[in-house]
Amino acid sequence: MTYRFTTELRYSDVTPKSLWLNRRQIMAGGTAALGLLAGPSMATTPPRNPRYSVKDELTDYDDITSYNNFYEFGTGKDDPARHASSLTTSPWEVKVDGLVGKPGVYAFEDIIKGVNLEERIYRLRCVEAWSMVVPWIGFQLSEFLQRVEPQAGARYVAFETLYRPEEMRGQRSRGLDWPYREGLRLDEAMHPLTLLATGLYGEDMPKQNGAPIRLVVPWKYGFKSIKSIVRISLVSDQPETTWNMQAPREYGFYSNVNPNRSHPRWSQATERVVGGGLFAKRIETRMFNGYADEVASLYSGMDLITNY
Ligand SMILES: Nc1nc2c(c(=O)[nH]1)N[C@H]1C(S)=C(S)[C@@H](COP(=O)(O)O)O[C@H]1N2
Ligand SMILES: [Mo]
Repeated sequence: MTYRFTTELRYSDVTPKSLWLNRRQIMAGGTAALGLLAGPSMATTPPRNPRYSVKDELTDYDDITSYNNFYEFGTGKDDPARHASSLTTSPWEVKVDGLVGKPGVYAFEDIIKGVNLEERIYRLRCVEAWSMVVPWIGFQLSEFLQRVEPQAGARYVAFETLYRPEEMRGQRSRGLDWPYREGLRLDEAMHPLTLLATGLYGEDMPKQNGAPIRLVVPWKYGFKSIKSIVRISLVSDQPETTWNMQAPREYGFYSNVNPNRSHPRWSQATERVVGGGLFAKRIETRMFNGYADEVASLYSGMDLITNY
């Protein structure tokens, strides 16, 4: 499936896909990577929303899709790109339950019908102190939450990834306590920056990046942005989250990007920008990953060192 939702054509809509390929891919010409991107180039990219897009240089498509964390496919950074092709992403359903007026099982096609699909360029900062800049395609989670009608008493949103060990080899061994789970406070979930993403670089979401639908919360460490979502629950109490259950001293519920609070095993003051080969650089990590103007008010009065 490709996107055909945009109403007006812009320059970027008609830019050949080949311009997105970096030098390495072009030099590797005719490889599988190139084949993946080939095909009809009639599809148009939803319009970019500059209000929520950073100006930073984009990370190359091949870095975004080959250096991943997706433990369902293994713990190595290259495991998701090697093994995620085994995942069936169509048909896809998301179960919505808990404190909502419209619980039910929503088909992926139904979820994205009529939403404000747009492109947004966000920084992604991993807790392991590397970062990327990704042109996501998606829509605000708030749009979907409003549609399912949160009830009074709903204070948190809980998310789950699918459990399907036949297709997700990492789930055949213990590893994490499956399914992968994440959660947000309802006001964080309703914040305009919080996206349900269905693609990147103008393409449907690659499987290793969380096809067909994943969360993106750019002011929090990457692990909060749960992939391949099959369940969204509105709940009254703070939900359990995978990394917090795994190592509570290392990963808190909030996990806001914070250069002032070191991870117990390493500093969070700087980060390595993924890609660039020889020119890889380290930059200073910014409070809330650079989104302080938009999100700091969500946490006024909270101690963000103890509430990590
Ligand atoms: N279901 C699931 N979602 C997940 C993960 C995972 O292992 N399983 N890893 C998280 C981590 S640690 C990061 S840094 C981001 C990485 O997203 P990316 O691979 O698209 O860059 O996905 C997050 N979402
Ligand atoms: Mo991460």
